[in-house]
Amino acid sequence: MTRKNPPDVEEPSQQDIEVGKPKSWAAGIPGVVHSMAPALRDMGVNRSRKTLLAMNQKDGFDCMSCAWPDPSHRSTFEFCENGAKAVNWEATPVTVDSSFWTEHSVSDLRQRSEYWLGQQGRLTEPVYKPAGEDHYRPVRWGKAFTIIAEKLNSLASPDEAVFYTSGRTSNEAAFIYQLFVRAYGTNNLPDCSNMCHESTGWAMGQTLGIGKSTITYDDFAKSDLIIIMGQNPGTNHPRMLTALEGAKNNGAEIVAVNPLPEAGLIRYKNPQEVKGVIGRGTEIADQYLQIRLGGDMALMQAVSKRVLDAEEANPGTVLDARFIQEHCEGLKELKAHLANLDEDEVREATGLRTEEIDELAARYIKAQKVIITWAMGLTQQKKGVAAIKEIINLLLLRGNIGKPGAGACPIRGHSNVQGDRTMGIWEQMPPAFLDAIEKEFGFDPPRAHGADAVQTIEKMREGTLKVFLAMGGNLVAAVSDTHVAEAAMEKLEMSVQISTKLNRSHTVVGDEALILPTLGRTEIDRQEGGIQFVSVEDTVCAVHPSWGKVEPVGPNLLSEVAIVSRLARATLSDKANVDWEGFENDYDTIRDHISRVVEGCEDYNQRIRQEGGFVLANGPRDSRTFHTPTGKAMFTVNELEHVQCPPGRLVLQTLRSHDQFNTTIYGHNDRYRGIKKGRHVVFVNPEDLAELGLADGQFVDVHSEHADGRERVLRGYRVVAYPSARGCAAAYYPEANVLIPLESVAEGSNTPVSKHVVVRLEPARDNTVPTASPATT
Ligand SMILES: Nc1nc2c(c(=O)[nH]1)N[C@H]1C(S)=C(S)[C@@H](COP(=O)(O)OP(=O)(O)OC[C@H]3O[C@@H](n4cnc5c(=O)[nH]c(N)nc54)[C@H](O)[C@@H]3O)O[C@H]1N2
Ligand SMILES: Nc1nc2c(c(=O)[nH]1)N[C@H]1C(S)=C(S)[C@@H](COP(=O)(O)OP(=O)(O)OC[C@H]3O[C@@H](n4cnc5c(=O)[nH]c(N)nc54)[C@H](O)[C@@H]3O)O[C@H]1N2
Ligand SMILES: [Mo]
Repeated sequence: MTRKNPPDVEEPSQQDIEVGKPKSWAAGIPGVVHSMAPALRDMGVNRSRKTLLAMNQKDGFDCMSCAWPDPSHRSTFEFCENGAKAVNWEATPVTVDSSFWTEHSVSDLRQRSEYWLGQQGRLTEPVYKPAGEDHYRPVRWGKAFTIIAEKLNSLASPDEAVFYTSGRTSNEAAFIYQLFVRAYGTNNLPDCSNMCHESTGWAMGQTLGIGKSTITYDDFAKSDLIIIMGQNPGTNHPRMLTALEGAKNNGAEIVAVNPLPEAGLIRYKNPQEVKGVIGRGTEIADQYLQIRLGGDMALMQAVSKRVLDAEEANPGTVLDARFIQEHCEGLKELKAHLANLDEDEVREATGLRTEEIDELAARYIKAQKVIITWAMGLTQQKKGVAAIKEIINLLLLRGNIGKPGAGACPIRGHSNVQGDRTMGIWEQMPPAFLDAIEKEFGFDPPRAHGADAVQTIEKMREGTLKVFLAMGGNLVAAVSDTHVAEAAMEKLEMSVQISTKLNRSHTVVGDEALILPTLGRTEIDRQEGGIQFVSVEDTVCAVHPSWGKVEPVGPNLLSEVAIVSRLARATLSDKANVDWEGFENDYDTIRDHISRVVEGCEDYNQRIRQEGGFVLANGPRDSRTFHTPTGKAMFTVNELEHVQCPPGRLVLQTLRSHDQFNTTIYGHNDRYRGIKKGRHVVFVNPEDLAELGLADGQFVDVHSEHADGRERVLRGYRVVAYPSARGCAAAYYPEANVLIPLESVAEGSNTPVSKHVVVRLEPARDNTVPTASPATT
């Protein structure tokens, strides 16, 4: 493998931003061209062929860009434009070499943008920054593990250390990582899910007894109506558009609920079909509800109310009485509660007209099989848990759980975030799981709950956490209140990042810091016992193997499994009866333990080798069994509350552009929204602009307003007049995390409220703006 130098990293200035018209359709030929071109340029023909054609194939690797499932019949090009970007980003032959660390101090790297950091290429050797120094320097693996182990063993309590996980980690690595952390003695296992679908887990857990999707991939094709809420599949789950197209061809209706007119929800041109290449493509949404931010709970209540009223008018014809009788509890209370629903408040909260809501209710009542999908637009709201419970209420009314073509389908983000949870990455795993660990490994795991992502920052700020270790991710950029989070991180005594590429979390560190470079999913994983595969779980609970395909980018990389195994050996001596070395040599030995510890994973080694893997059992989906305290699916009563926006203010959501993967910035365009060469933009409805006395193209400072009085501001943002719902603005994450107070979290899940920030726009003091890094704003 020949090393390539990083390209000259050019970054546009704020003056370069070009704004065109938003697109009304997604994918199509430009999607394919956009996906192939960078790969061919950066990886060369051979590496591109080996990676792109192996993606999502049964003997290939699982795409790391999102958790969208694979159909059982796969096309040769079973990837999307953004999956190709993710592969290109990881499988690039560009590497960071030893001289980089002398050339660049940590303070220098801190001034760089996420884009620049990512462009430096793959990390290839462990590096260490001793206390009091401003440079990382290469260190041998053995030494790195000793430094970390000595630090961990010097702490007054294991609870002074915290172990973060991002959702790309494989099941095997996740399982032994949580095992190591619990054997060490803490449940401090926060993960990206705390900032992502945590609201889903709680809402579904409390109502259906399982925090996961109740459908399989094939249900999309069988559905009559699919309601897509708070989700932008054209960018974040592009292969979902193929499933939606299939559903439409089978006669399904689709309703989109979103404050923004997202291209992928309007029309889709399938690049793999003739009509997608030369024709108009497929209309996706039959009805598009441009709801206000945070209005979904009110909308779901209003639709449920109409369903109940229709039943009242024609008894015995609307509700699925038998299903409710056999499987549900709490309908009486729900009915009584919704009887008093205030329609004025619904209109105010949703910004929708009564006729629009009536139309949705009529579609829902007409359909026999309904799927509701959702993502961050719902989970990252103050009332996210309650809003999702209202989705479940609506589905239960007509028995839309546990029958073909119907169900609740949260669409996960990271490609294995769901599997990581199944494997025990959670700061509050239930006693049954901890008992199984105790039985299998002969040590008593800690029982007290650990810290989630937001609590982690709070405890760092208090000084009660001293060591931070991250299995992937970029917590300091991903979490809310960037400046608060950075100050907290800098109080640490030690930070350790297990990563593929540089990011901001390597530059905002404790006294001592280490970076441990790891193999990516595209790369061949050779161990003593031969070439290893790993396994992952997608958003519809299908578990399958993932085989690396290309040569590792450097000889000195370790797999995540090897890193955890060696770290555990260095730290724990014989504290637990675990053959850590065996794990590293042969991942089957890990899977044997998974079979005995993780519910639903019995015979894991055998079932993972079946063609296409296997689907985890799911009570609601398979047999209408609900593991709630009553054994029934629960209707719930949720008090409607919508956050009022004071006059002269807007509510802002933070979201993803088409050229990023979370905190990783691939480029500066957001093709579907018409933005080129820049990310520092704020999208505002033209009528709101007129009212505020602002104009498209003007530069503004975006101030967030919060009771604590702390100044939170993004300076010099370009205003883009955009057809968003009235009163609802948008700006890109992660930059906009500067605006979100750490204390602003969803009720019941502690997820940062990333989609509802009250802001004030003020004309910028001058027209010059610093480039991309959040710290420089
Ligand atoms: N290419 C690419 N793919 C990705 C990612 C990526 O960054 N890039 N990230 C991955 C991850 S970790 C995740 S979690 C998913 C995220 O996938 P999404 O949830 O689609 O991500 P966001 O960009 O946050 O988009 C949120 C959508 O919800 C809408 N929305 C915001 N607030 C509300 C609201 O109050 N109500 C309603 N109804 N809608 C609202 C927004 O307008 C936007 O369309 O994608 C995954 N896939
Ligand atoms: N304001 C705002 N904040 C948000 C969100 C939002 O919508 N708005 N979304 C939230 C959501 S949904 C999520 S999921 C979080 C994401 O939070 P994280 O998961 O912490 O962030 P990522 O940007 O996905 O992490 C990227 C880094 O992971 C490392 N990496 C990549 N591949 C691998 C691998 O194979 N192994 C290892 N060990 N490391 C790897 C690379 O170093 C890369 O820089 O952000 C949350 N924050
Ligand atoms: Mo996510």
